[in-house]
Amino acid sequence: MASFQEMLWAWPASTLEKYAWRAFHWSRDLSPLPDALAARFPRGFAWGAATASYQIEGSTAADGRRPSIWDTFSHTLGRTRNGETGDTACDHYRRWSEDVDLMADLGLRAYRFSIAWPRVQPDADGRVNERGLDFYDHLVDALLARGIEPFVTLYHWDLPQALEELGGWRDPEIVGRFAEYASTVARRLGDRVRHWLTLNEPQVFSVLGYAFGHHAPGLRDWRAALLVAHHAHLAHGAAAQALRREVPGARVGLALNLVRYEPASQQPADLAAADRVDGTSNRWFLDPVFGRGYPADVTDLFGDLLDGLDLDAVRSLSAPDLLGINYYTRELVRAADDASDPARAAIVRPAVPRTTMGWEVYPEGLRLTLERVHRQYAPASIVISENGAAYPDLAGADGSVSDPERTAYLASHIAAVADARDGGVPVDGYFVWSLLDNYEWAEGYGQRFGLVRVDYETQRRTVKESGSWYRELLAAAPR
Ligand code: IFM
Repeated sequence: MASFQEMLWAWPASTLEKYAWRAFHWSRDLSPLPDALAARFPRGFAWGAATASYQIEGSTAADGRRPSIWDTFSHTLGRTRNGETGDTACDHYRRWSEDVDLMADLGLRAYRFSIAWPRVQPDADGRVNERGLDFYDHLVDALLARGIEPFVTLYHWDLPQALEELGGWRDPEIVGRFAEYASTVARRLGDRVRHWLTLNEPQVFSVLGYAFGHHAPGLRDWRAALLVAHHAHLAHGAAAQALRREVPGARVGLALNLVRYEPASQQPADLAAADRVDGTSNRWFLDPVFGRGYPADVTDLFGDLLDGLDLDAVRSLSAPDLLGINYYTRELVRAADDASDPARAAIVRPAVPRTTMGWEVYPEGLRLTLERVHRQYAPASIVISENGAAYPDLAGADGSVSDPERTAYLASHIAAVADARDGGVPVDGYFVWSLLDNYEWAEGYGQRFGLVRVDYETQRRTVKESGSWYRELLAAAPR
């Protein structure tokens, strides 16, 4: 008779992996098992993963695409880690079909991707490049054929360089141009795409791009950042109208990055500083999007940086049908007398578990953020449009990656979503950032967020352990 050990080794690898995984959980009590977690969500929940055009596509000169501000920025000396660019990235523009197979293999029910504006309207004259649209047309067909629901983001930071040269987001004309671009994409894809996000993270592209200079186009000018944010709000409103006109029944919204800001102490000065940062980073974007105009306390903080702006114009915006929330972390805030920061605050960084981005792992912050948004803004529907973590991901010789930290991160954050849902928050979808390791902007290829490892030398894809865990969760999720 075979020994227990021999029987163990004779089991199919998948069974072994499954039990090893369970033993790992029982011993470390890290998170609920995938099937127990999946059972907390309803049928029809949009389980997915997200990506963005410049971060994965490569082929930056193919089929009529022309440069975006990120091509220019990443090719400028000293702007990105090791001078890395998105020229090749994950080569997804050529490997998209294989990548859709990968999504199907993971069991994704939804996929969030962005359209590269410079593929669709490469030049300042607004001429439509049909070959650029063909790419997304084929992608949408392939997704639907696999039962994967497309969620389209129109702008994930790759502004055509030609428009930047006319003033880009600082020029009020961008509002009409963005609406025209939205109509163009909607006319091509709107017969099949129902879920639309206009902008990804206007706070990040305005502040990091125009006030801090860390992102394209690399300016350091708070007034420019506020002008950009203002035009972004108006562009969102105009594009939302265009999408609703072109696509009957469309669900339209945008993705906001929301950080949970908490005071570093209970001192009144720190409490006030945390509220100020929440105001300049979160409320400055939430309030207008829900048609409330800009928050008066934050308008006071920005003061004459806002001179000449028609702030009331954002009052015409109507609430999104779906709000995308990109959540990653919490930040602890203390008061600081730094004249260059309108919020006069500093971030405190205690030694707590962090990802390689330096971001605290704080799943509770996701539940609190969801409850707060539900209580204060009551969106009809919320999707977690991004959530995930970068870790070192040392690969074995065969490319395999054991990444229990990422699995624990995802499991604990998905549990936080389930808790919020139990409390009545209408969350209808969850997208891991990201499907693939990819180009992390100024951080180049140094930060890996994927469920799937990408070997950038060979472009080989290998599902990480966290990806297998997510597949198990999705297989158990009610259909
Ligand atoms: O990679 C980015 C993404 O493009 C926008 N949200 C945050 C992610 C991680 O930094």
